[in-house]
Amino acid sequence: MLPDDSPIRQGSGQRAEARQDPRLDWWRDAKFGMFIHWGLYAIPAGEWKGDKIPGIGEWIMLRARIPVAEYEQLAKQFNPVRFSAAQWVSIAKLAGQKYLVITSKHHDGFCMFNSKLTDYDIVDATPFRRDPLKELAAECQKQGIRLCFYYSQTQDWHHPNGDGNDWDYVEEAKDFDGYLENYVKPQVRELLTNYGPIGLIWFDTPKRISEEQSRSLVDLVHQIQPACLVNGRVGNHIGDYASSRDNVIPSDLLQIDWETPATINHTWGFKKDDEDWKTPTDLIQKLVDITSKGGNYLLNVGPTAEGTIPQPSIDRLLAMGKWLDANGDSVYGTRPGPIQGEEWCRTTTKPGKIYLHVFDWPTNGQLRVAGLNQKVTGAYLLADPKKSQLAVTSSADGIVVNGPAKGPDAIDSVVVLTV
Ligand code: FHN
Repeated sequence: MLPDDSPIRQGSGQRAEARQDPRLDWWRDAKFGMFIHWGLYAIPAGEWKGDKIPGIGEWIMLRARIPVAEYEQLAKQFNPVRFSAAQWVSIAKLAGQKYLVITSKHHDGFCMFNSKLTDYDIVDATPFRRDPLKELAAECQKQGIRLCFYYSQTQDWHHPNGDGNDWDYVEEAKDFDGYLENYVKPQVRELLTNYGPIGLIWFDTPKRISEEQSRSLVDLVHQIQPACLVNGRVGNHIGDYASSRDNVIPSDLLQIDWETPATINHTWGFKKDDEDWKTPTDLIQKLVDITSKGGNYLLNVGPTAEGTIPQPSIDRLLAMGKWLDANGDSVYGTRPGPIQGEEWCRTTTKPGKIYLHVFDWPTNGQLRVAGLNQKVTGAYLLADPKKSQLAVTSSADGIVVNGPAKGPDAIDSVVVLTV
């Protein structure tokens, strides 16, 4: 059992054997992914029959207790003609994101892919008639990004036997096992058969799923695509890696493989009045903070019903990409550094190098680094193309790197220590 205040939600942990599994290596190195929550909920965008519905946008069906028969009608209006897979993948690429996880089916049950199991999908039920996941698969291949799918395995408010809808159906009368065997598993099979190699399947809100059921899902994924990873929210602590609670960054280093799923504003699915955007500084420092503790940052965008990623999200992602262009060596492929728990800095490492990420540059330019047990042979600023050496002196409790009086990067100046 995990303690109640654990950054990892109950049941969303990592299988012990997966800790050393080389299948995770691409993901361990990737550090930064794009999450995309896109579905019918982008049409009401937080408002139903003139009322603003509180909470996250993709939960509108449950929060407003919208009957299936009414919610289904949204499909007839869904025509995201401005959707461009090439553009979305380019944005991820420019942001420095290495994988993309898109909702194939969220809790509302609407399938954003062409499924033979139902007509309640984007190809059969909307005027759009295109399969965006097919288009994204082709574009991801072209641009070198790993495509991954979110799939809500337990909650399905549209399916009579899925979990969560108690306003149309009687919860106690549901055949959850039948839903899992005859609907979820065949759909997971479709996702892993029709779209080429898939990096990972991102399950969510395990809730009532039993250990046996979680295990059978993991086995199914691994059987169809052995390299495909499964996140911890498949339930019962048997994922290939753990997912933290939403927007939660653990305060300490965790000895597992983990990821923080997070939003740029508050909602996941598009909500027209959610304009509370995190700043680029905050987002970049969060990415570095997570990386320094051994995690990955899965950062969400919620495209509109027209098929566009909101401009404030694009602006922030591009700012992150710009910082990563100069400083990516200190993030991608790194592991947690030796100094943890300091306010002013974070550390990441690669063989022979420690990256000192300075969030708070001291006014005298002297960076006092205590607690290193490796000999430092040199220091330079990562963003300095000339790699001009900074003087390093020893002090009573460690070393002092003598940097410029003003930190070169107000967000995070990265000093490379060679060891
Ligand atoms: O209920 C979902 C929510 O809508 C969203 O998909 C997030 C993303 O991590 N997961 C669930 C809540 O934790």
